[in-house]
Amino acid sequence: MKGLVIKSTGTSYGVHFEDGTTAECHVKGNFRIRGIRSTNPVAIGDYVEVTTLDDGTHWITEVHDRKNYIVRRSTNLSYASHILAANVDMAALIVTLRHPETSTTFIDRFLATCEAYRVPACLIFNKVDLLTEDELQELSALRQLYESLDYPTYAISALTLASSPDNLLTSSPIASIFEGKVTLLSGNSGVGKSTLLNAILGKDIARTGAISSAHHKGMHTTTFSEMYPLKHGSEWCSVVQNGSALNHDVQRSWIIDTPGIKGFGLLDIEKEEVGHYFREIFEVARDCRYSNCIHMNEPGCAVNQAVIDGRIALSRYESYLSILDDTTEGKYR
Ligand SMILES: Nc1nc2c(ncn2[C@@H]2O[C@H](COP(=O)(O)OP(=O)(O)OP(=O)(O)O)[C@@H](O)[C@H]2O)c(=O)[nH]1
Ligand SMILES: [Mg+2]
Ligand SMILES: [Zn+2]
Repeated sequence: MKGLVIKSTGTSYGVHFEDGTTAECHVKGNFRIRGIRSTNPVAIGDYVEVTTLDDGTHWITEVHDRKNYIVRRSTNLSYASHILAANVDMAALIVTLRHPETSTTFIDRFLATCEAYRVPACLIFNKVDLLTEDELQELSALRQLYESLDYPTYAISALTLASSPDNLLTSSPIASIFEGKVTLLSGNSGVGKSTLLNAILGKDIARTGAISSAHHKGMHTTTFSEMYPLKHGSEWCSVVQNGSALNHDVQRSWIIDTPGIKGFGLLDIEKEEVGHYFREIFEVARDCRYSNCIHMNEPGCAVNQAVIDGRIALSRYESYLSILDDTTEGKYR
């Protein structure tokens, strides 16, 4: 039977079937998908075939072709990658300027990863309620930077939205960006991914956790990825209806809540390729004297000149260099 993987615990998978049932499914230890080296052969968002054995256990026997997938390098195994999700229409990075602080390097590595996997990306700046006047200025400058690169940005307070008495789905423009899409929510621990999800669902479904007062860092509250349906038929629904039938092809508004992560690294890419994943660098690089220029300090480098002229933001160039540095060290190969 064909199903959609909506939960992944690392050892088993929650699979949703079109008749409305959900089952915990397993994967044989030697199950691999050709051509992909990853720690998890099956990912959230995958369409799979499931067989039920006589003993009542369910086994995933096949993964249907993926439209796309998004990967990050495994933290402990430098050779392996971890598939965050498959078949996603949008990847939204939740960013906080403070409590915790998201670095621009982290943002840019995320965006470069999305470029590499051709997944449309957007940035949702959260916790704006905590920002001072100066920090609001900083926020606005950052939004301008990313908007100028054609990445949509939003500024919200998930906490305020969650406590608003109105139904968020009809009252807030932020909810409409999720309509008709499978969206992956990503970001550092503690930025408010689960809080935003709950606000949109209008219900406390995902667990949230306070950030540590000593380090202003999240405590890794969400430990498994899980995909939540937002729409039932053509109606927005605020409750995940257990056991209700959700036609996978019609039912296309889903949000994937993921555990917080520390970093993104690009895998298996050549030095010359890194610049392709920074939109403005790619654009300007056409004017470099050498076609294999990696924009370090080659003569006639148009990118270096653009950084000097302020046409390319220094923060972006520094992020570019940090990824280049990884590839030079061969860290992620
Ligand atoms: N002031 C303020 N606090 C927020 C906001 N959004 C979330 N928080 C708080 O930030 C803390 C972390 O929120 P979570 O939703 O658990 O964060 P997360 O991104 O899911 O974290 P992990 O699951 O660890 O990756 C909680 O105490 C939330 O109440 C906001 O907009 N403003
Ligand atoms: Mg969470
Ligand atoms: Zn160059």
